[in-house]
Amino acid sequence: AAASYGAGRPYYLTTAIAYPNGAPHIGHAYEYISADALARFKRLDGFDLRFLTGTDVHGQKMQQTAEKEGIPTAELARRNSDSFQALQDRLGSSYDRFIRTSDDDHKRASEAIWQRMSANGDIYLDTYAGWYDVRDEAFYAEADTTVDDDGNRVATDSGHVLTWTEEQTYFFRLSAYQDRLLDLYESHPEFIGPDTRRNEVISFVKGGLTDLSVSRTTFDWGVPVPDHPGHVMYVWVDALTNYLTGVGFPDDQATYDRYWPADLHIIGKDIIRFHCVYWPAFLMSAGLPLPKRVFAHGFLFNKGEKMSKSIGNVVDPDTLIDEYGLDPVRYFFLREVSYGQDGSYSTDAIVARINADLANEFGNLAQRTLSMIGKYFDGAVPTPGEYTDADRQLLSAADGLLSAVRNHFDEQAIHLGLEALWSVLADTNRYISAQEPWKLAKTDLDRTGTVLYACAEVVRIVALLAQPVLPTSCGTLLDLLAVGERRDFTAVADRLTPGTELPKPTPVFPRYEG
Ligand code: ME8
Repeated sequence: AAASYGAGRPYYLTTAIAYPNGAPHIGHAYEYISADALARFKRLDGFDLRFLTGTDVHGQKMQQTAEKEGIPTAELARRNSDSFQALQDRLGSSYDRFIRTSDDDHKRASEAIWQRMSANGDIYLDTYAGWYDVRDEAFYAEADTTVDDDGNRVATDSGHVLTWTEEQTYFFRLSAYQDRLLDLYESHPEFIGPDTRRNEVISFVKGGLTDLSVSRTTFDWGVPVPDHPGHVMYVWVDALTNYLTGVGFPDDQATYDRYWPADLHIIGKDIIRFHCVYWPAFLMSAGLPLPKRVFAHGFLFNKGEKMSKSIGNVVDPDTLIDEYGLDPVRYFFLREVSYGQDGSYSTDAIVARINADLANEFGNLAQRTLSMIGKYFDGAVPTPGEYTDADRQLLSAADGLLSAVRNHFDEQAIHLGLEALWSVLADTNRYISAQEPWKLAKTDLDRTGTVLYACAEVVRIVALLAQPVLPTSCGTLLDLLAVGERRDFTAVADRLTPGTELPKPTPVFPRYEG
């Protein structure tokens, strides 16, 4: 077989690690599905992929939730982390490790990065007095707050009620990194995606950076600051460090050398500042290489409304999967929402995608092609005759898909990758209607064979390339085409072998009838 595109090169991809202070919701599922599709794509394209995900168990919010529920914080963390991991498994996520920031090796990594930042002179003791958003675990400058109708001080952007905190804490000299950060955004424009996010980060940093409070003394649920009893690390310091823990920092040098720096951090748009300002500054301070890219996806809304427990429109991902099936749900979110932008979902939109894109466009094409091969060729791959212009055009469109879809996925434009595949499926449906192989079969069996061969080739190539999004269904389709075990993207360049016996076809993408 031809050499793969990735040629075994390492590629390290991560998701954000969620706060396990409640059950996972569709927003979390969306991040996991999208990151998993990107991971699977790279793996199928021949990269030595490492995919990290997990939970962010520390912070004040976790401690508060546990107090409210009357259970130990560690128990809350364990119970809810289990349900986040169960969701990943239900989604078919191909993660290599599910980290919990309570893991022992994570404590080591957090201590090590702290010590490096401290040795570099960037950590000092002072008094912090300011507003804190417990829900987002974020500090707010007075200028970014307002007073709401009830007289509460709230964060202007999120509306979250803030608490006044005043305590002696360690600070990180973030202000010293302003110029180096601006240089980074300038010299590596690809560091932040999509591009619009980059401009937001640049103007934030140009606005001036103040030093960051990085320890807390009023509670103890966190990673203890080395050599300074009474202080635990600010949750974002240890949370961001999970990306290093996940590749063996600081003890497993070989793994670290192989996979760090990360190729891609997938996060949601609300935590860009932490990943594009704090994180590179921490790493610069610690003398560690910076990740190559941070990509922020948008937020999901239910029929355009923010999901919230009080509105009662929070959809449990399990319920969606029970109703529509896993592959259709994966496909829906990745096709419907332009990756990087906000998106909306509704029952109608999901059903429309399932019936139009999966059942009609892909399912019918596959089913028609395979059943005609069954009927007219005894279920064996027909031998193509001489190609017409129409055949050649179709096959060359299919052959061009690998590099087109790869380019889209490399820019995290997952939706455009799918659009490219479905556009060739639409061409093929037009082709089959124009060629009418069911009529040809009565007069010209050779020509029928050529047409069906071309259609089967399209189905094969699209099935190979859509595996990252539709792993189970495409696996079944490839079985139906008797594609052997090698299903990575080097197989795209193969052709079906005429004469190969195919199994009896079964429909792969049923219509949703409700
Ligand atoms: O932010 N739509 O955890 P988290 C899409 N622990 N994505 C959403 C979403 C929605 N409605 N709601 C949340 C944290 N997300 C930190 C991360 S990383 C070192 C620490 C996304 O549980 C959100 O943007 O609040 C984030 O990427 C992820 O879910 C976890 O959010």
